[in-house]
Amino acid sequence: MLKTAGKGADEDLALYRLMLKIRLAEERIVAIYPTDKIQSPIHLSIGQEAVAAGVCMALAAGDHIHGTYRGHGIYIAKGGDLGRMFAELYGKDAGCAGGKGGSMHLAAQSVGLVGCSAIVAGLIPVATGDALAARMQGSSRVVCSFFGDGAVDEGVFFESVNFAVLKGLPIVYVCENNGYAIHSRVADRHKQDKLFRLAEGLGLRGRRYDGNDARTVFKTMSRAVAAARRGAAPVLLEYMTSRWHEHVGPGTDFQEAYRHPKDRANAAKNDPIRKMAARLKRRGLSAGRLEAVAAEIRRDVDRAVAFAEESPFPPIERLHADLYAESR
Ligand SMILES: Cc1ncc(C[n+]2csc(CCOP(=O)(O)OP(=O)(O)O)c2C)c(N)n1
Repeated sequence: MLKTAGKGADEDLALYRLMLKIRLAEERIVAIYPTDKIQSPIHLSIGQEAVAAGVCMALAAGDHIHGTYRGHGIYIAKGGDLGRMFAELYGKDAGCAGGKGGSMHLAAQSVGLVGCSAIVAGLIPVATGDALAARMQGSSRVVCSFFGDGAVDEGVFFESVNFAVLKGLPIVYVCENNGYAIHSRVADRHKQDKLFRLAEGLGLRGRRYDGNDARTVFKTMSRAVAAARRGAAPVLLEYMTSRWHEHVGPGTDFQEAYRHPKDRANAAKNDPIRKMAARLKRRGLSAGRLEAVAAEIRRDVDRAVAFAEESPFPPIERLHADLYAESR
């Protein structure tokens, strides 16, 4: 427990640790990518760490999450094994999807990450069905569906939400609004730029919050999870955040024409990890202690990468296993 105390301080340190783990793991992916050892396309969540950390920390171990191709952050924050994540990116047999899913299809069912999908909005109906299953099974689990602002452009978002509201399912919809669907700004796609308002006509209650403040995310998600567990109606939490890297790939693209001219400066100003480090220092945590946390995480990342490097590729006999129904 932190000397300066209280549950809040411990929670802040836990949020900091999770966010830094995501950042340092993804920075290592950026460093490795030019070697071509990672053949899978990568969608980085650097800049968006507060959403994954705050949401997942508010969930219980048995709660389920469903994510998108930008899934490293939620995999790590829900407690997925880092070695198996890197092994998946390397296409290795020990990968969390047997080396066949790659970065876009992470899963860690033992810790409640049911899956991630490259199909925009593709898992929103699956998450909704999972919440229906929880109800039918008499389970106390809450389901969380993560998606980007681009997913609300899809009809299946509205169909799913309508069903969840109608049945009062135990699900929290989490929209990570980073302002863009690839190169297309929200303002160019919607007259109503407050996306949580789009499904209000169906009865979905929502709110928009600062998604760069992990404490805000944790607090608001904790309330939503508690309500869902009590049987309250589903909600949509829209977290405003920013993607620092290009849509897909290891580079940054703040200089590109589609970007708002202030994106780069705003990213630096709103860095969720720097903000949390400053808060922890104000609470009395020394710079040395923060550096020790970072050093420990770097060692975890080193171990995870070494595991991926040393692991074998899947054997040729299993080339088609798990891909087609007839091969099972
Ligand atoms: C059904 C479907 N339509 C289109 C695409 C192509 N596509 C890939 S990513 C993307 C943008 C999604 O943006 P958003 O939901 O905001 O998520 P972000 O990439 O910002 O995390 C699109 C349109 C797709 N993968 N699936």
